[in-house]
Amino acid sequence: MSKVSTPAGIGNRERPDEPKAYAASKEEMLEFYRQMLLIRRFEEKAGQLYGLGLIGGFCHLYIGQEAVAVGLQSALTVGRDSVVTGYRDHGHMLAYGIDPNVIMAELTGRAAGISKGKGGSMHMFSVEHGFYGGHGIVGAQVSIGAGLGFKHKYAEDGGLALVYFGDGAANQGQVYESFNMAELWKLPVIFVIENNQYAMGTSVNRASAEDQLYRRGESFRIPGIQVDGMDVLAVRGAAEEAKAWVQAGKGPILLELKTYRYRGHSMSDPAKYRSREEVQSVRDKSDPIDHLAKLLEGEGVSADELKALDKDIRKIVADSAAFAEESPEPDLSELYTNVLVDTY
Ligand SMILES: Cc1ncc(C[n+]2csc(CCOP(=O)(O)OP(=O)(O)O)c2C)c(N)n1
Ligand SMILES: [Mg+2]
Repeated sequence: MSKVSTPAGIGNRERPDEPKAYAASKEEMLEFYRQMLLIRRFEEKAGQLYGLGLIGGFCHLYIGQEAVAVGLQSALTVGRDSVVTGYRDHGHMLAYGIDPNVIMAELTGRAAGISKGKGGSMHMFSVEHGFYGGHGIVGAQVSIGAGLGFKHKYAEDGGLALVYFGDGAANQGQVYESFNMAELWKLPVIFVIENNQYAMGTSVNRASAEDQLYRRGESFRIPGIQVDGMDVLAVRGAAEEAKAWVQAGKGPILLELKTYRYRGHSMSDPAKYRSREEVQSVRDKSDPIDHLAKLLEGEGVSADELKALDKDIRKIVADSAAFAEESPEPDLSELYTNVLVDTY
């Protein structure tokens, strides 16, 4: 069940409809399944490579949240619409059709990586795809996203900006400056709060006075919708509603996706702030991939077919790790290139 915010201040402002679950064909459902499983297997492999010391710096895994990126980005047009997110960014790149090889090569700091091996996990870009990062400063991507929305409106290119941030980032000041400008100028921006319940070790209820985060746009007259972020069809349904809203020139909209991360905040998280039972219970009851597998079974897809798909995906991921390990590190002569746009 989704909830739509009815801000008192909005008065007679038009409200978005309560989104319906997306009526996907069997083929579309299989594609969502494939994409979610690719993200899961890719992240598992990244976790292993980190353990082996092949990935340096930070590494934030997306396991558990797959339905969010896949449900939302499957509604967008790569190259026309822009996406920007924080540091937990590998899944969003995969969901935008970016080659797993160049993502894994970036994670392992290789020259063939999408940021030439100089960005790592948190700083991946593909301007060609309209993927604008990959940002380590909590909340900073929200202002960048408002800017991307401005660009789409100014250029009249028909695109929109999809701007992801976390429940913790939702308490950052610049988020609200961005909300204000986006609504004032009616920018085509879908603000997306990925509420995975925790900001590092702090639960959303401990840190947020208003923990119904879909209501956070109310004082800016931005309508909000709360969505089950573990159900890819519910997410895609909300994406359709949000897309129609911003494309009709009604300004920005806010989606709160209720989700959960199974792994620690980053690879170096002692995980003392929640119990194993809590994590296990979400995995058992609400896993987005298992949920879709059940729906696919109902469509006549056999367990063997799903297993075969998993095998193909494991190969893609293993190949990406092999590609990364075989690629050279950046040449020393690259140390000062791509640091500034120009020479000063
Ligand atoms: C401005 C700023 N403050 C603090 C940090 C340290 N920090 C990194 S991630 C994080 C938690 C953010 O949590 P949330 O927004 O819920 O995103 P999630 O990690 O759950 O995806 C914090 C406090 C930072 N990177 N930038
Ligand atoms: Mg969070």
